[in-house]
Amino acid sequence: MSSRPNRSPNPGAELLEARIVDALRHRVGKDERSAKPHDWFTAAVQALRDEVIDRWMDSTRRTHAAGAKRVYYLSLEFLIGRLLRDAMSNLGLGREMEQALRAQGLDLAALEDLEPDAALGNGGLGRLAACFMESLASLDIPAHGYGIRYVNGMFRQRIDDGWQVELPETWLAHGNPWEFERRESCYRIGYGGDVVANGDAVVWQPAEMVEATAVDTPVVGWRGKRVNTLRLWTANALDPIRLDAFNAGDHLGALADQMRADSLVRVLYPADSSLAGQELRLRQEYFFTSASIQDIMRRHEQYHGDIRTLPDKAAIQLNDTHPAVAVAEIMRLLVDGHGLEFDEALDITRRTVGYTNHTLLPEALESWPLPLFERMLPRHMQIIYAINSRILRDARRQGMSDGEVAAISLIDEGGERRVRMANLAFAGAHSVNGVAALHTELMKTTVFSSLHKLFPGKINNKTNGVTPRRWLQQCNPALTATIRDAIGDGFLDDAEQLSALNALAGDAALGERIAEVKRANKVALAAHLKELTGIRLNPDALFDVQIKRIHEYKRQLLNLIETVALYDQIRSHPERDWVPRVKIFGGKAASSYHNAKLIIKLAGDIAKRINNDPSVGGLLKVVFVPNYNVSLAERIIPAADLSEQISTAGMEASGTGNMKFALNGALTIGTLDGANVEIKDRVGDENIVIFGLTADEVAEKRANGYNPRAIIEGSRELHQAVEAISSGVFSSDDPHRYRSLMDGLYDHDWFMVAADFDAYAAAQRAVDQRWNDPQGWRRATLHNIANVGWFSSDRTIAEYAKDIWKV
Ligand code: 26W
Repeated sequence: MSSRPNRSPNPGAELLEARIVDALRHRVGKDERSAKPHDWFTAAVQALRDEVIDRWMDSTRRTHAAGAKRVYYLSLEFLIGRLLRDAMSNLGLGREMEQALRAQGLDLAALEDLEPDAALGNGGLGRLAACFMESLASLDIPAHGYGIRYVNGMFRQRIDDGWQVELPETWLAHGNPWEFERRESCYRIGYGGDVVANGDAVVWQPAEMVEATAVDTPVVGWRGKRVNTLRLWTANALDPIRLDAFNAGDHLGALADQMRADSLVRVLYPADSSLAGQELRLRQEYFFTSASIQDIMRRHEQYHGDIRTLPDKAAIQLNDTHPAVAVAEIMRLLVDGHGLEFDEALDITRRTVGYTNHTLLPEALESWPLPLFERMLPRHMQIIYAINSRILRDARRQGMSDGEVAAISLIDEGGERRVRMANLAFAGAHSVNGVAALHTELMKTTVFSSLHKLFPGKINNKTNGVTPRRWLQQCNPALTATIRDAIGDGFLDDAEQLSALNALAGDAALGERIAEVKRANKVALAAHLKELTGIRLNPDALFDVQIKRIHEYKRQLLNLIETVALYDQIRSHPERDWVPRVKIFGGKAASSYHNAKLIIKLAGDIAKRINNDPSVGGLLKVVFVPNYNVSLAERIIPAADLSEQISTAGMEASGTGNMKFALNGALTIGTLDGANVEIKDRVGDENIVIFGLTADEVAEKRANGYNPRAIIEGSRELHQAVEAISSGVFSSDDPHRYRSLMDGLYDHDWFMVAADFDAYAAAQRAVDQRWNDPQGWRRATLHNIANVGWFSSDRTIAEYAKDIWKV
């Protein structure tokens, strides 16, 4: 390890090397001889971190000096992934790091692989928060992210005999060199107890208290312009041990408070679309929200004094309803803490808060049983009632109907009474935004139609975006270099300048170079997947990829049934010149989501059968990649030819994977759902493959009766495939395994798999035809890369900053 094969001539690299060795010795406590790869990883991060810290302090000083308004992004999830490459590349130190490590006989890529993914999120919402944090820093906007420092993030997925098994993810096992505990930034969080009169005011006397302590992680923007803070809260008991109890022999009881505190930050809830409704989840939500709001208000008072100017200095954005209790918490602190009148407090709260909605799925809309909410947060419950009485009064005054008033209410009165968090967020925010144009329109006409009528103009659209640093520059350096050679460096600072590529669509040599990069990425992915799964893939086959959470609305099942149909076709007509395909699937299922887990098992069963059938030759392979996560996405997306974005129209709020694939030159096969609609508008109809029902048609079919059985029986290919799966062709060890899953298609098919099947299969054959025209495929690839720069999260954040936050 300590041999020095080639001393680097680069002074930056030499300096970095010296710093790494110094960190290894004096901070890790190892010398070069005894250091293990992980020690070198830690030393490399520590050395880079010094550079980050200087800029971090500089950014903080600048923000104070300017007295500028700050953005606070409250999110229960931050799916950030690895940080080394991100920090290194945003600081422009990638080459130096590589050389510095090589001088010590070390390989940077190998060290990078030692970093665990920070997977403090489920999927799209958490990853969006991470892209937003990076773009905020890149746009030089003073911002803090606020969340929870989960000890166990998203579970690790193992596939045992085809079934998903969830294992704890221990990302902190070797320590976390990126974080800084701030013992001085701590707040008390109360639960339960009573509200008692205090003169003509009231005061909440909680029965229980925990302490929230800040743990900060620096977020480096592009070119290191600004370093912002991701502040994650950890929990402690006020008394870590009750010595009296311990000395009396009650050893466990003496630690009970600390254990209760630990449980608050122990695990991320792994359900991303249905509310488990557990008390602990609400406790987590209030814990991080209260700590964040107290921190924001303390900072405001410290720097600006008058709490009434909060809206001029702070913009608080709620990432979905998970932090929606912030509305009541700000109100409580303004009214009970600062003695403001209720209406003035509500005005201040509203001018400070914005709310982003990420889903319209009814089962994902958070609501809490009222007795639970009232027991845990009695004062907040009073405040919610008081807000409710005002908005319901306004609704009545406007002559709204009983039905509309009921839809607006913060309390769901149907059956067991529940507190509706989306209505609370809507009522307490000045801005309510959707995440793609179609989704925002559906907000207005469906779930929020009455609230939209009461507060016209509140709902606005902010189409999602992804950071082009992680999702182009870092994950696909070869494509980035090729684009630089073609159009220069401008796109590195402004992704919309990728449009200069459009003029080069006729440049065959460029098309060829991009195709070579894609092939090299496919070779690398094939090697990686061989390691992971043992399956050998042909890099010249079309790589057809669907990676995302497993959910029925995302319709992995549509893709799998089509795979079976294609398999049948290839076997029946071996003489046709089939396009060789590799179908790649990846994604986690919520632990309690039976059908999602069954879909994973089905993918494995189909893969086993097809991959071992010599009669399809190398024409079709199916792979289910275990433990899909951010780091795997960074390897898979640059290697994809075809991006599957096939949700039932109207159900995917936006999607962000769709943007990442297009940016890396994959063609999309997709429905007119979420941001697919806007991707199509930008890349052009001829450079995307759209199929299936529109959102309006889906709604119309659901309203006017839909008969999937008739459709299945009327489609030969579909019928054969469904019957094959249903009768156990892929599950001879348990022939009935998929019976009920397939019966669901016949009987209700809520997600309209049958309705869209023929159109989807035809679209796939159209993809084959395009693939057989390599020139045409390359041109379409180029137009995708060229026209999706708009989906940079820099553009999204610039819109939030201008329209919502006014920063
Ligand atoms: C309460 C349980 C729960 C947990 C998480 C319900 C819902 C969620 C999220 C809102 C689900 C989510 O991640 N939504 C996704 O957000 C992305 C970012 O805006 C969108 O691109 C996806 O379309 C949307 O499904």
